[in-house]
Amino acid sequence: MKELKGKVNQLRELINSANFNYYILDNPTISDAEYDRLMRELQNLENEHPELITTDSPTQRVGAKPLSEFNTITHRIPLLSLDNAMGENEIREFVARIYKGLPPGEIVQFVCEPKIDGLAIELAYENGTFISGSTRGDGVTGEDITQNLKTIRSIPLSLRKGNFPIPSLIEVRGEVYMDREDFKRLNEQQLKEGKTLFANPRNSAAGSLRQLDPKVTVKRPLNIFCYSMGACEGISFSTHSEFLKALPSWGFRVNPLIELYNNADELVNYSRKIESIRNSISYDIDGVVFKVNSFAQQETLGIKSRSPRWAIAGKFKAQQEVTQILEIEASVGRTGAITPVAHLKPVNISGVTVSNATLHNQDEITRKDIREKDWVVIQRAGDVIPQVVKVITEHRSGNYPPYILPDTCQSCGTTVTQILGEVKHRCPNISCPARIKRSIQHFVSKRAIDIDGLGDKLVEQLVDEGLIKNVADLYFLKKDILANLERMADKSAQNIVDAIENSKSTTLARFIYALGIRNVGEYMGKVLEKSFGSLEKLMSASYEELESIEGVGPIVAQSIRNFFDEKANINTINRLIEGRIKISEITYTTEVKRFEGKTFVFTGTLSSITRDEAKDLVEKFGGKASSSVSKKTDYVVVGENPGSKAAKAKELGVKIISEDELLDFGE
Ligand code: I6G
Repeated sequence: MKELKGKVNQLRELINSANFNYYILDNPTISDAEYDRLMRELQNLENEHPELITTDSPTQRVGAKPLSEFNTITHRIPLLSLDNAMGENEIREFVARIYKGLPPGEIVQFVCEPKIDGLAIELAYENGTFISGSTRGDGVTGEDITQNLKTIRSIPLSLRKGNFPIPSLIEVRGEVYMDREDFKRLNEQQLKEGKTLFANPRNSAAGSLRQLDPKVTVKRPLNIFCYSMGACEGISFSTHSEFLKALPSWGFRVNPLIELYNNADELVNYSRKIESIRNSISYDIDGVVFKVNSFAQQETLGIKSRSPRWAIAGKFKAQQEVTQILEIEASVGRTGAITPVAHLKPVNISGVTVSNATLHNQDEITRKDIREKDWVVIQRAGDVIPQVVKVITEHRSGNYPPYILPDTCQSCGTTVTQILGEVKHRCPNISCPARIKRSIQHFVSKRAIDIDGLGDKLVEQLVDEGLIKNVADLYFLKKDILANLERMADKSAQNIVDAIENSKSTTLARFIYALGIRNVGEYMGKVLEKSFGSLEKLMSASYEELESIEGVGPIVAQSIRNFFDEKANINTINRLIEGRIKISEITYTTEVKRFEGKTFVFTGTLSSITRDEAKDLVEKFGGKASSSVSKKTDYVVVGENPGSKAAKAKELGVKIISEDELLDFGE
């Protein structure tokens, strides 16, 4: 029995340490397969010997049964709220107030950090073991969401024995959030399953934490940054930054962008810097938080009603604005899916002009009761397509009825269909001009076949004039025909013919992506390229062969098979080959994989290749391109006018290389 206990403890330590390396150090040490193997081994031992199960075992992250409702938890120390500083002057006024509130001559340091747009929570640990977790609620009592928080792997179930002693009690506060990319993927999945879409990452994080069944929460890609202390017994700190150092040592995630500064100018600069990288970090933030570092000074300054005098939130300009819907268009995509799009009175949202917003589908429109000519709140978040947050019904005037999608396709007049269980309406006509236009626009787009200069308008014109009916027709276009088009100069026609000629040599991954097979995106193009190496092999692969590939599920396998079983598609591919499109076949050799396992981040403008081409190069040789710099990054490639990523790389000791050095590597 003693031996068994030892084995169970050893497995738990290995799993906890793998989690720590992955989430806290950003430096994975074992593969997913090895992690799963350890978890299975532990699970089997615990199944055979349930007396060995402890509440902080990694197997217990989703052990609990669904609840019928959440209990409430009274916070030992209320969670205060923060006052806002709107603009730089108010940040300066905050600093002045701090100095005024302290004895003359005191030096003040400020901890500066991004303000995550997520959900504030509190985690309580007794003698190192996680005992409860709650929402902020009204600041005094919150909801007991312990079992949902347990499912988040970056939350430790027991504190790590690191450089700091384990306190008898510690409450750690932080923000649970969802990365924008994960949010997009979750919404795509919701759409596929006919479920309600989330408006933004914050709502989807909140919705995920408020599930009564932790089996739902565990599937949601939630993460956490910890930033503050509640009750604490058995250890003391003299500064906030010292506490922030203890957090990762115990196993908590702390934002790597936190910095210490000394005066108002530096705080303003920090705020500007974080605002400038706002859209390039992977999660939503809505401002910065400044806190007096010394706990003794915090005590002197005290709190007023519900907020501390020693901290403030510097709010960024809203990424939301109010504008009017001019009309709603039922836009037909290349697969026939109909997406209602709101054409808006153009509005500037944080420096970007927004003229369209997606309304997703009829259910969304009905739920939000969106009508033509309505005044609406529009939200933009990073690269997510702008969305309508809500209608301002008080501004509604005129007599516009609730919007209902037309029952015939606006392009070809075919009756639209809705497959049982799907939220999307579809135009079933494969010869629908709108579907043809969208599929050609997709085929020529930058990350697909990449025909420079062949923009959306020109594709529409070519289809409308009957000059092309499918993508293969592009390769038989003559310069004279193009030059005869309205508003087309001789030189432009020649440029397009040259660009079409240049596009004839492409990779298999790009070609697969360009075909526009349902459920096959860019990433899947690369997976299929790697697995099959040639177009013929892919085209003749059976459903079973396709499904046996890692990352290809039954839906994707069926989509691929359906696509290649369609005679019209085979004819188009044959004509593309007749038009001399040349697809390079891939055989991966050890030589080709010289970037295997290496992560690259780009900053600044590259001169001889585009950012996308550089990313392709890295991926082609087995590397990974990432958007943010961490200790895990192997190289930061620096172009002209590099941003803050170069400074971050220097700070973390990550190797910085020039564009030329990257290209030399790739040769
Ligand atoms: O609402 C908050 C978000 C972030 C906070 C906060 C914070 O620190 C990064 N810190 C405090 C002290 C409070 N609210 C009250």
